[in-house]
Amino acid sequence: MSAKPKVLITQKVPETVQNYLNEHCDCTYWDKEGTMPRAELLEKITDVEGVFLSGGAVDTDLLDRAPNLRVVSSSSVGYNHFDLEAMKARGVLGTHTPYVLDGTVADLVLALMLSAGRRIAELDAFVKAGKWQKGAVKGTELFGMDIHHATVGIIGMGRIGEAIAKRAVHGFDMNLLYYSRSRKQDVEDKYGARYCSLNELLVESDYVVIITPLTPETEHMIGKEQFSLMKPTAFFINASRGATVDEQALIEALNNGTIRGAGLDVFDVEPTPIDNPLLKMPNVVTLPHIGSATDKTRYDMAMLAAKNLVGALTGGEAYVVQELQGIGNI
Ligand code: 8YV
Repeated sequence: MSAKPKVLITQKVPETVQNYLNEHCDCTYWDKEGTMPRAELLEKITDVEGVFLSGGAVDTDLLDRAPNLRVVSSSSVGYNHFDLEAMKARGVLGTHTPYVLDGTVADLVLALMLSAGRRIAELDAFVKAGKWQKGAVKGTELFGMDIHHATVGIIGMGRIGEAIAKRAVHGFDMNLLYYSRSRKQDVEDKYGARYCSLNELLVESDYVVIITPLTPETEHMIGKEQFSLMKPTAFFINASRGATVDEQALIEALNNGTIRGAGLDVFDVEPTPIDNPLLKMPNVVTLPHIGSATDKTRYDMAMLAAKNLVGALTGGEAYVVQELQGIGNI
């Protein structure tokens, strides 16, 4: 029997996932909270064939230290942390975890829309600060904006985009516009979605949701010019990657009243620094990148990432990222 492949697991995984990995691989685990620090990763990666991670740059620096590396399995659907060219040049496969998180991320997007539109976080703080007193609220100052029957514009109509569309239309009777790399006839048929240009979407939407992967084409696709097209009553929701948006332009748009508010799960720098002006704005709901963070979904992602790792190392099945399909041994 040939020896099991040596792999490095850079974050805590559930026991059943560990058992599965141990059956197929010779594993070194990070068993502390958080993820293995970069310096330790660079040290430990030198003799492994596979690595399990969920972020942190997979770049030439890392790849150059890992001559035996064949597979990088990321417990995430996004893989903008992969240097695809460098991986391709070395024949290193990269895998990710599509499908299992769509509903969970879509739920969070609706929560961000509701929180921003109905000012949930802001007014929760208001009540808890003892400001809800007789005579203190005089008129319209606590009013928010409906999401039902409003227009939502989704930028990026992949699997998660479609799960958002379903909730928005079936749950909240929203009108749906979308802008995407390609037209999705089934989404148009199922949800009455209208495909339009990015500019039209920005002009017409009450809620602009960006949920596109971060690629060289989508980096900073929303900036000053795009915010200037939005309605002053509109909300901007980002659950993709911070860098799809020019964060400085977003700060200015919010400061100038170009748009009404925002709901953000992702930032340029994560964790976002405490002095980020966005954190001081009551009309901005901020979350620490928890789009997929429920017990079940994170379990499913970890198990799928484990199966991808084993599958890709043994010539079995794995969700190899599109750009690296057909290289290596799969
Ligand atoms: C991950 C995400 O949780 O899947 C993605 O692409 O952004 C999140 O679901 C994140 O990468 C950390 O694991």
